[in-house]
Amino acid sequence: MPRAALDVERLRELVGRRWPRIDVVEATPSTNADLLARRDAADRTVLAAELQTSGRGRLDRTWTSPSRAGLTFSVLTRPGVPMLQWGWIPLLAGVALAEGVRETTGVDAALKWPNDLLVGDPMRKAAGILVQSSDDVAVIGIGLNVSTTAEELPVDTATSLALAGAGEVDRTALLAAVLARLDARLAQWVDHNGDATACGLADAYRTLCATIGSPVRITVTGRDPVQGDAVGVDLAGHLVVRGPAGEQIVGAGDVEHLRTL
Ligand code: BT5
Repeated sequence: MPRAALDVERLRELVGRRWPRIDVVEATPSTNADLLARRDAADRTVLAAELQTSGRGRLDRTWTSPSRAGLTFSVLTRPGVPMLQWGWIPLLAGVALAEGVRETTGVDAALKWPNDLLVGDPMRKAAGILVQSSDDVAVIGIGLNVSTTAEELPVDTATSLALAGAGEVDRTALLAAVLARLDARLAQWVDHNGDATACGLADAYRTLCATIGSPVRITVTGRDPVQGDAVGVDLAGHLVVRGPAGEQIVGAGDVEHLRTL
């Protein structure tokens, strides 16, 4: 079955004036790289690509997805809150993505700390988020597998909304829903000057985060792995892990859930 293209006119109508500039291109190396190179673009500029030829993950890893099989897009924002709070942006994006996916597809989406989207049984990764910042600009990049088949997935830890039972998904409506959730979450967070507790973001994150309550092993570049039970996130959005050596706070790293979810 040929895959339908994103309908940019309908997308613009669905999201309205809150998003001043939305473009969809057929192919580009990386939507994050494109928006980072356009740092003077308006706040909330959106760029989606049907295909990325050089999609990026964290730590120089890659994101690969066949043309039109998923959503690969980036949002440029100038949040205007103290930099100290910017660590919440990837978590905020994860919450908005999970909310948009649940609302549009009914799929029970959860988050793996900090912000991988997990779906299915057993839960696997259907989306990843890469936030890159430069001066007062943050670029939020989201890659989400929608109709991707098992054969098309690049790694066996991956899945797609279709494989998790979403049925046929209207990608234009899904992208509009994620942008609407992102808009609402960003607005609340900015209104509270980046205070994730006061604006309800921290509670929403804890509710969606499947890592909290799980035994985990976390690989942190340049350090010994951290192992224990993930018991929560702190005021900065860092993961709190209780292990034999007491509580440790982890600000970045790759989490492995040691129990099948
Ligand atoms: C991420 O990194 O998961 C962040 C991915 C962000 C992609 C978006 S797409 C729009 C924007 N423009 C970009 O250039 N990037 C952003 P990380 O946690 O490091 O995970 C990367 C790892 O996920 C890879 O090493 C693979 O193992 C795996 N992976 C790659 N493609 C995948 C896919 N389609 N589905 C699931 N896993 C994938």
